[in-house]
Amino acid sequence: MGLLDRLSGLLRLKKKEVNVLCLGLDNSGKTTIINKLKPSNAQSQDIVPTIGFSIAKFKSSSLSFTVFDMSGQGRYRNLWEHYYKEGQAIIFVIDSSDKLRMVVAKEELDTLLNHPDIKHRRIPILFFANKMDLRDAVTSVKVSQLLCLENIKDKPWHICASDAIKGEGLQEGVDWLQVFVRRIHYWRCFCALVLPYFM
Ligand code: G3D
Ligand code: MG
Repeated sequence: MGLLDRLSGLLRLKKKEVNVLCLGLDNSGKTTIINKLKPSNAQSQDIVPTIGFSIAKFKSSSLSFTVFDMSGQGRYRNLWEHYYKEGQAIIFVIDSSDKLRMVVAKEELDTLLNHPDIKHRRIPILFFANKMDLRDAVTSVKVSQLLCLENIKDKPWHICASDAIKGEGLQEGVDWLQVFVRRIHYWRCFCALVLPYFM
């Protein structure tokens, strides 16, 4: 396959689906966020607790996302790691009003970041500091501090304050995610295609 053929493969990302893992503790708002990102005619009226996981699809302006909405209930959290290899991006949702369980959210995040299938990958992570509408909610800056996000040096990450019920903050997050998914894809293609010509 020539260089031009290979370069044309780059453009295929336009049509390609991107697998996203949606993680976070139960009740943080994962399913509500994913539901809100779907086209309005595909949105459910009732959000029920997720058993195991469910798969949803939504589109941004240039990518098609397949989201694995993983249950955050304790007994299902060990399921997450079976899907890490499939994921090309992660959405991690935090209930900003649940200060008591912020420590547990941090533990789950640390476990995720140290997993062999995630640790050495430059996978983009979008954090939603959700439930910002609630009186007890702390700011996204505070959530970022409580989760020690500044320690994540080897992966692009971004945190957005969100209110999943109204849909506020979600588009900003998805816009960021698609930019970084594409950027990482192009960089990998560049390394795979161009670097061998210099070796
Ligand atoms: P999960 O998938 O992470 O387990 P869900 O969480 O999406 O099932 O949401 C859990 C509860 O939080 C739901 O309420 C949902 O309506 C609520 N919720 C989700 N996002 C927000 C938000 O931004 N603000 C507020 N105020 N509530 C939110 P119920 O009552 O159905 O349990
Ligand atoms: Mg759910």
